[in-house]
Amino acid sequence: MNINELAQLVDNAAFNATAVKQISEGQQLTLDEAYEVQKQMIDLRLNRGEKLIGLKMGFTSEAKMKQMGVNDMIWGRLTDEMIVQDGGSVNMTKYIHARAEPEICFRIAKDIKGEIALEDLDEYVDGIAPAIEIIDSRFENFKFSLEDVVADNCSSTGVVVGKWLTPSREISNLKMTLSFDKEVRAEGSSFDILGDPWKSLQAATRLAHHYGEEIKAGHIIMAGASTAAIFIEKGATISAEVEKLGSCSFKVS
Ligand code: OOG
Ligand code: MG
Repeated sequence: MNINELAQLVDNAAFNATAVKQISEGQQLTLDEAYEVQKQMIDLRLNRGEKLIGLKMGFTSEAKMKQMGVNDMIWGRLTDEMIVQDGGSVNMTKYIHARAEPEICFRIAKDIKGEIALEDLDEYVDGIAPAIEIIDSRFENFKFSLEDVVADNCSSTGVVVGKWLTPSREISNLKMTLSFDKEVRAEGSSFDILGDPWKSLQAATRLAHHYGEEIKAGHIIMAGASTAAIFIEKGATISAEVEKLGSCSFKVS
């Protein structure tokens, strides 16, 4: 299949909540080709009226790389269709085999042009919040190669963002938990995200620049999960709590 056909394949799989075979079982993509599939897949969504709202980083923690058997950072695109209101609910039938993971989210204050140095990031950020990412691989059994998952927009499916706080640089050692009905199912530290979530934002500026994507004022950047992701369950209220930043949640129906 060519790049455009592959973009349609993953887009259809997401749209219809139906898993497909891993691309890598039938053909080998380079990483650049995989990012091109992702871009064309997002274009299909934008053509349906969705709006780009930011980017997400993936595999920025050891826990995630180990769970999924990959060993490189990845990034994907977020659209407004993926937003789940804090305290809102989602319907399981929208998903194939979705998982949730606790994250930290940055809000961008002004357009970013090029790669920004870690120490210069403050002026580009006007909010920081606890968040949950809902991921739902379009591939059977949630199994993929690095190129597969990149082509599939890094499993991006839903984002829940809590209350925005004034950004602090001191977020590198905060306890993070993911709970189902108040029972803790996963626990980590913001330190697990590259040693400091700000480093994940720095990497996002580098990768976005490398791939010709713009990070704009108002965009949100998800820093990546600090723990392994947990399959969502019908009836559960799923919440993420980040020490000092607070919590956010959603319900599964
Ligand atoms: C890929 C997405 C990884 C993260 O936070 O590390 C990711 C996946 O695990 O399906 O979102
Ligand atoms: Mg994630």
